[in-house]
Amino acid sequence: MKVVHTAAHLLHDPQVEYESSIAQTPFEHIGRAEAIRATLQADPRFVVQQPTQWGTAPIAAVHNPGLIRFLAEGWDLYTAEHPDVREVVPDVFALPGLRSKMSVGREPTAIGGRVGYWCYETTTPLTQTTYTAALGAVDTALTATSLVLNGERSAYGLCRPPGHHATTDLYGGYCFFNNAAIAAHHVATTTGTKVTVLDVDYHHGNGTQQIFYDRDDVQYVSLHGDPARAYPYSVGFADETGSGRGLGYNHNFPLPVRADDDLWIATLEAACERIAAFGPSMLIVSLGLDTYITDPICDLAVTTDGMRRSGDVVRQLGLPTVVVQEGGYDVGALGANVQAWLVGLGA
Ligand code: OKP
Ligand code: ZN
Repeated sequence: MKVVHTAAHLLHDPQVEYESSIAQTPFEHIGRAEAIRATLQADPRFVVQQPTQWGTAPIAAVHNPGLIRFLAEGWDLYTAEHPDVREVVPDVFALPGLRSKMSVGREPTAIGGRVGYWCYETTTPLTQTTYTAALGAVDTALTATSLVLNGERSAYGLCRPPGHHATTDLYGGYCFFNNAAIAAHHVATTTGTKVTVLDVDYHHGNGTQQIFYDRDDVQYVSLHGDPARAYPYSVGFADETGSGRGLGYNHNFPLPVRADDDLWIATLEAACERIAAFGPSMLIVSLGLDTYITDPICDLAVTTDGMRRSGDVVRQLGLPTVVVQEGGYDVGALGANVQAWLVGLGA
């Protein structure tokens, strides 16, 4: 199986995240992608290549151009006012409740206000070179996608930073641009065919769901920790089924604490029935390995063999498949878990 990877991810290397009211070393760090690359490079079933550059047009097809502009210039403008800052994090969030009944949302001119206009939480720091790394992750997803469009049965994009929490207008949840959604939109619009995004990360992909919620050409199917207890909290409930033309094309499968291999696989099989009924030309998998039994920030109980079985269930759909890396924070097991999943898929 072809693997797309770029060293550009090393350019996103924040030293601090504000999580659970504590400043701590980030869980989402460069060692994650390096561990995956080392495991796959040591396995002759995988061949690693670099992405080509796609520019910002495919990003602007999915995201607000203002978000792209902010990520491109925000660090420079912020640190011009605050020279000692190394990583930019919002301190005021432009929540709709601040202006409800009174005003529409307007991007502030002050850089301190702009951060909280485009970012919705505190664990996604913007560093001097984050924008370049985020572009590299999009290039990685799109290059893996083009390999499959050109005839590969499957390909894996080792994207970092991840993407599925980034909405049309907002970044957060370690995500800047929504790599999987950009890839899915690219396929749907350039081929005129239906595409499914299957999201198996522990966390609900609120960004991907939001981007496609009112569309009937891209189906979103997600298994995840129940948002009643799990990040991103706001969406991911089973009664969110799409709106307008998109009604019936969004499927959420929230799971209880400690869900094990058998419950996970049974739920994945139910999800795959929805995919088969939709009949897409291509599948984009948002692959998170944070469902793993010893993941430090999640609470499901899937094993490495469960990862292999997951890939095998998806293989049985018989669809051209692009796998895009999302989360997974037990770094000691991360390479083996990605490898098992992709071997199950047929690497
Ligand atoms: C990214 B991915 C909860 C803070 C949550 C962000 C988690 C993002 C997960 N105390 N921080 O889906 O693996
Ligand atoms: Zn996750």
